[in-house]
Amino acid sequence: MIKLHHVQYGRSFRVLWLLEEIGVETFGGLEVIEHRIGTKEMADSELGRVSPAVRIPAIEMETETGTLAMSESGAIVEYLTERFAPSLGRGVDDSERAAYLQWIHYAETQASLIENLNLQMVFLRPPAKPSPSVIKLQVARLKQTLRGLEAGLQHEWLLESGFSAADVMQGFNLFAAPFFVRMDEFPKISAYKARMEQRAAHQRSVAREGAQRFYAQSFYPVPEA
Ligand SMILES: N[C@@H](CCC(=O)N[C@@H](CS)C(=O)NCC(=O)O)C(=O)O
Repeated sequence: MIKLHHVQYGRSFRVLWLLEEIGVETFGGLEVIEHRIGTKEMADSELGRVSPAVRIPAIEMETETGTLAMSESGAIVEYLTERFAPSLGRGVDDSERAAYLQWIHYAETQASLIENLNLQMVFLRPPAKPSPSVIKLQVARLKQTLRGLEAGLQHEWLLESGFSAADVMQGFNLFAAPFFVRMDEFPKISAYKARMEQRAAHQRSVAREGAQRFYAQSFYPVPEA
């Protein structure tokens, strides 16, 4: 059985979705350990044993050589793909290898901007105040990453040869970005997201997540200075 340390619709959604794409039965089942960011429970939990930065996602599983513990969503996605679903990856000799790695890691550039916006707009509680100028800057930077993705979407999926783990890495980002950026400017991304949502494995991972409980508003505009 594989264990996944998880926060609802956080970066661990990438791993949850990938596990559904691979088939959780491959691992003898899946145990999801739910955390809530910013809580003492999370800080004191066994997460620190498997994730040096005490961040999600983290996985634990038994292998032939002992217990494997990993954190870093991109590393987990690459590792699980290589070991259990090579058709979702692009190996070292594949002509799409460079593009595959590029998009896997692009997802983190985008996610770090989203994380900063989550921090400012959702986590801060009075008397702490979000900084309108920092938010404005971060939204502009997030938009630039979305423009890059929009321009990169030349096919049904990111790679011409078809669906891959690089698409799975965008899953959390495209769920969260619309809370901060109006997506009308990005018709290709919107159609791409709709294609993701049609996948049976994506639907199973969303069903495990349940209704989102993190954002209290459907959109967070840049606050007035
Ligand atoms: N680069 C890491 C980032 C992990 C990360 O920052 N995860 C966030 C949730 S999406 C987290 O656990 N934050 C905990 C905190 O802010 O205390 C990855 O891709 O896994």
